[in-house]
Amino acid sequence: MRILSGIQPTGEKHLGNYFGAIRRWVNEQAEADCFYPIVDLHAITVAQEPTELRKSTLSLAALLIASGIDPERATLFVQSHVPEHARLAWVLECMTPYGDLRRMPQYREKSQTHAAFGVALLTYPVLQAADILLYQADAVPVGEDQRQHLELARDLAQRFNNRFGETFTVPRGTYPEVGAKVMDLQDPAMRMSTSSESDLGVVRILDPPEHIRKKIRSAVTDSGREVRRSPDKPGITTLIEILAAASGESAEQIQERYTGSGYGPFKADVADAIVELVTPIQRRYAELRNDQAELTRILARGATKAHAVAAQTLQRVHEAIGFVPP
Ligand code: ATP
Ligand code: LTN
Repeated sequence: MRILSGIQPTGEKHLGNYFGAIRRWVNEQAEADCFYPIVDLHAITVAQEPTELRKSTLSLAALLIASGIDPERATLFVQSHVPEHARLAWVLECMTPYGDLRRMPQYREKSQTHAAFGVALLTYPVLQAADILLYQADAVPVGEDQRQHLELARDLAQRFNNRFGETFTVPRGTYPEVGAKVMDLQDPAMRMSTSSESDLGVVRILDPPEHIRKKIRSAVTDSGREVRRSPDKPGITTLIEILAAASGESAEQIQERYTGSGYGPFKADVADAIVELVTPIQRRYAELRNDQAELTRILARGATKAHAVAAQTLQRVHEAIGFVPP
C-alpha cells in the first residue's frame, strides 16, 4: 500500500491541517509505504517572501516530525528537490482541459483574493496530480477541501492509461470521519484556513496555551445554552467536532455529558483537550527547530528516496508518450 500526501510550507499549521491530514499521516506509517512532500512549488503559486519561505519549509519539517512523522519510516522531502514533479506536471498539463481547471474551487477563491497571480494558480491541481501519480499512490489522506483535486488526479491517471497503456495507479482520496472540514471559530461558514482573515478564528498547533484558551472562549456561538450539533448552531457544532476529534469521543457522548450545563464549562473542556493534544508536539518542536543541520540531512535523505521512485515513473511516462530516450 502506497500513501502520498502533501502540505504547503506557508503560514502556521492549524487544527484543520492536523485532524484532516497530519495526524492521519502519522497513523498510516505503521502499515503503508508513505511519501510526504512539503510542496514548495505549490506555495509559490501565490507570492512568497524568500526568507520566509526558506524558514517555513524547515520549520514545517520540524513540526511534522514533532507531530510524529518518523523519517526512518516515511519519506519526508521537499517537492522542489525532486525535479520529476514539475516534469510530469508538464506532460499532464498537455492533457488537461482548460475548462476543468477553471472550475476548481481553490482557483476560483484564490484568484479573487490575490491581486496578481500567475497561470500556475490555475494549473496547481495538475502539479498535485503529478505529485500523486509519480509515486503510484493508492491512497491520498486529505481534508474535504481537496476532493475536487483528487477527482482530477484520478481522471488524469485514467485518461493517460486509456490512451498510452497502463502506467499509473488510479489513486483515491481518503477523508477522516471526524475533522475532514474543521470550520473557522469566528466564521463557522468558512473552513479554518491558514489564510483566514481573523487570527482569532484559527487555532494553530503552535499557539501558546493561553492563546488557545482565548480563541475557544471567544468562539462565536448562538445565544442558547444547548450543546448540540445542528445546522442552526454552526459555532457549537464546530466546537463539538473539535472536541470529538481531539478526545476520540463521539459527538453523541459529548452532547450527553453537557446536557443542561451551558457553554462555559463546555468551552473550557474543549480548550483543555486541545492544549493537552498540542503540548507534547510543541515541546518536541522546540527541541527540533533549532537543529537546522539535522533537518536538512533528513530532507536530503528523503529526496534521495523519493527521487529513486519518481525517476522510474517519469521514464515510463516518457517512453509511453514517444519521447526518444536521452
Ligand atoms: P490554506 O488554509 O491557506 O488554504 P491549507 O491549509 O489548505 O492552506 P495545506 O497546509 O497544504 O493547505 O493543507 C494540508 C492539508 O490540510 C490538506 O490535506 C488539507 O485538505 C487539510 N486541511 C486544510 N484545512 C483544513 C480544515 N479546515 N479541515 C480539515 N482539513 C484541512
Ligand atoms: N493542494 C494541497 C496540497 C498538496 C497535496 C499534494 C495534497 C499538494 N500536492 C498531493 C495531497 C497530495 C493543499 O492545498 N492542501
